[in-house]
Amino acid sequence: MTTLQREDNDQHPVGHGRMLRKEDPRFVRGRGRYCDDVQLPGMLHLAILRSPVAHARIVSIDTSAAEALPRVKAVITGEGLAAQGLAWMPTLSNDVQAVLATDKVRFQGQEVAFVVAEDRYAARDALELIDVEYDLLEPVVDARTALAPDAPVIRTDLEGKTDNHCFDWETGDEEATAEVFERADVVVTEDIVYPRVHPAPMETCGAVADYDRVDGKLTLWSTTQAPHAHRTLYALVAGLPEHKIRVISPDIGGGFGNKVPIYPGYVCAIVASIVTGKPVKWMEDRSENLISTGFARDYIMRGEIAATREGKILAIRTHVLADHGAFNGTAAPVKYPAGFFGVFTGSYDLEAAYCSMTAVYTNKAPGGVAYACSFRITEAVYLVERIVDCLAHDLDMDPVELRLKNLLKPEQFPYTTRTGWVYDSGNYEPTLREALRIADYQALREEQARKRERGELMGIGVCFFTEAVGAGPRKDMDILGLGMADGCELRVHPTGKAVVRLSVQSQGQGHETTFAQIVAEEIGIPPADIDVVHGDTDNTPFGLGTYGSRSTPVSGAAAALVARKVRDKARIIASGMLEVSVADLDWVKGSFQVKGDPGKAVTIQDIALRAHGAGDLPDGIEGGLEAQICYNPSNLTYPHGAYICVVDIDPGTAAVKVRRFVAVDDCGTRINPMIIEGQVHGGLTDGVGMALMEMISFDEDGNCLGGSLMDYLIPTALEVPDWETGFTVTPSPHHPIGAKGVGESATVGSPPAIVNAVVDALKPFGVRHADMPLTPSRVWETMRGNHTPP
Ligand code: MCN
Ligand code: CUM
Repeated sequence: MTTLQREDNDQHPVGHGRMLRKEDPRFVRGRGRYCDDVQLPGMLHLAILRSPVAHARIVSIDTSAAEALPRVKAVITGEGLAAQGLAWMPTLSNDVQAVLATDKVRFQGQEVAFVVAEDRYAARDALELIDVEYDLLEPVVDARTALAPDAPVIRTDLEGKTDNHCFDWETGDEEATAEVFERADVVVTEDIVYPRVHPAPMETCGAVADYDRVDGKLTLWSTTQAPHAHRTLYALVAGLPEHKIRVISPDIGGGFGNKVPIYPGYVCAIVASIVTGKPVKWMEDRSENLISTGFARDYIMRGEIAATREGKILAIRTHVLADHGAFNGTAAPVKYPAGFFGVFTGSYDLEAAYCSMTAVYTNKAPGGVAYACSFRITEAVYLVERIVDCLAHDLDMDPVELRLKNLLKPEQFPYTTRTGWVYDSGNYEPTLREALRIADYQALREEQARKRERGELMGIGVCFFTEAVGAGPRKDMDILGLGMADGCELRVHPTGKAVVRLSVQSQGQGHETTFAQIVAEEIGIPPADIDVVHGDTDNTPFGLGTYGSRSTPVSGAAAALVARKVRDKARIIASGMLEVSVADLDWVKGSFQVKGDPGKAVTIQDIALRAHGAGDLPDGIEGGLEAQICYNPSNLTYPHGAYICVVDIDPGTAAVKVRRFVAVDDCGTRINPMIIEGQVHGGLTDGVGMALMEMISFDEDGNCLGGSLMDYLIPTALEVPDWETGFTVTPSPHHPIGAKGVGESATVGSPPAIVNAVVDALKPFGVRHADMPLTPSRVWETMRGNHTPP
């Protein structure tokens, strides 16, 4: 099943292959056009007043001094919005969130009022003049105490709410799992925390709203990963007719899940433009982004694994306490309140599995966005890959040997997991073997043994992961009723150049290149001659957007199929041009040839001209060469990978150095190997951040301690090694070109590999588990037996 592809360093003329990114000339010359680059005549600027405290009743707000400031055009509070029915908006998971606080503030950084002024500085200055009187309430900061009987109730806005319970969820078979645990030789239990982290894209969130009072049309440039879905939601919330809303997502400086939700700032900008009749720009600063926009993870997990003495894994069980912050802003298909956490059984053949989850509200920023992971898969993979290592520790078994013993076998695919997910294809062992080969695992273990004798702390960590990416199908997956399918449209112009219009939107993934390559492969027009249009609802077909690495699995399939549809029409036109039946034509990348007479042929460019030309077309064929489809995937795609990390820990400072990292990924058919490498490098870097540095923490008053990049540490080139990558290819059986997603694989797979390596290095201290972020102080305490969970 697995075949190794030839790596090709040349520019690929047509179709899949290593090719430089078409968008880069624009970016490296500083000619990208981001939201903040949008300048419109008469444009006003919006700034948001945020709550300085985590939990308080609003007694009064006095805006008079701010309104009196020269250059200020409007000051709006929650009460003002409430009069228009706009003080609250739905979240992506059927909760509601305050656009501006009316009754209470529920997290530090929450939106309280906004100012619109002639320039950014006046708007900011006016914020200082708004006088808010708060009546402080006790905050709920620790999810572990959120359900205590005396805990203050955060969501008093919800009718009849008497506690901070958000939702319960379970999956798998509780009874069958309990039965397996009872008869197992070995049971290992470990408390595992995935701390709150933030996607922290380089560009913060923002928008420019331009409401035209004459034709009633709203144009909204915004930092969104899902322009079509946002447009529909604005139509539903604000009551504007959908055809009068145009959402443009211009160049985006990184999304990583942070730009999936609708934030209050977008709504405020729209309201401000409607109220003032002028275009209004709102751009967050770094702190606003870090303290108020969608965080990720925040799962407190108990992992349990049952196995035989010989290391056959029998069952996994887990209970999760999920911290959802003040409003449930989770971005996931509505049927999946815990996202795709259900894949926590990982890449292993088990007899039973069960998960129960309790989600709570706390006085923290809302979120539950998936930061570079398909809806909570990061948490699931971390849980299983950590608990499997704990089992290896207790069995005194090599973690690679334990995994090899339990990995699913190729003949088991398609494989239905104990929690009901259908893995489309997989051939796991060769992927792990390839990683072992690149790392020279045996030699690393020998080196480690020598170093241990000398008291040096070297660790080797392994992770094997399976992801589920490419949401739909639409019958199972929707966001607020919108099915997760993607449209795509392809037009070939008379001279044989083409334009393909996508419903997904790139935030840096290189879609302008790879989607041109997909179409080129199918229709033979060089990628340079294919323009990719995306991120503008007026000019692209409807679809659910870019997240959960769904662009290639869903829109990529749509692009291949729409190109095949155009090719089918081209074949009929060619048969007319060559005066043979369609059955007598061979498709040879870029042209139709008469079978047995390759000299008689027409190119796709010849056909395009004929399709638009004056000559006759075969009976029943309309002029033009274009097609449109809406693709509904039959299943998710399940990429997999094997990662090996080598760390050295300084016994004097407890600083962790990632010395080597080997990542072997299998994302099925590879469209552009260079872009895949870039995606993997980025994700691995994210993983180093989460494993060693990043955490959004709070003090006991609910003050966010990660509000700047001085406190919230993100990795740089200094913290990361030279990545060593490899690949295997196991195509997806249901995807038209066999491709699976890859955009988040490395973020998902790398944290467990790094933590497993650190724990392995600390084995001489009797350590079996340590929680992220493994900062020097946390490692130091762990070495001394004082590990405390975050
Ligand atoms: N690709 C390929 N062959 C494959 C799979 C993918 O060549 N078999 C290419 C694709 O054509 C695309 C890129 O790799 O150019 C990523 O594809 P895919 O896995 O489909 O993911 P998406 O395009 O849907 O991107 C989303 C994903 C997500 S959800 C996050 S989060 C993330 C990520 O991409 N955010 C990113 N990578 C990012 N990279 C950048 N630069 N910026 C972000 O915000
Ligand atoms: Cu999962 S973060 Mo991405 O899905 O945008």
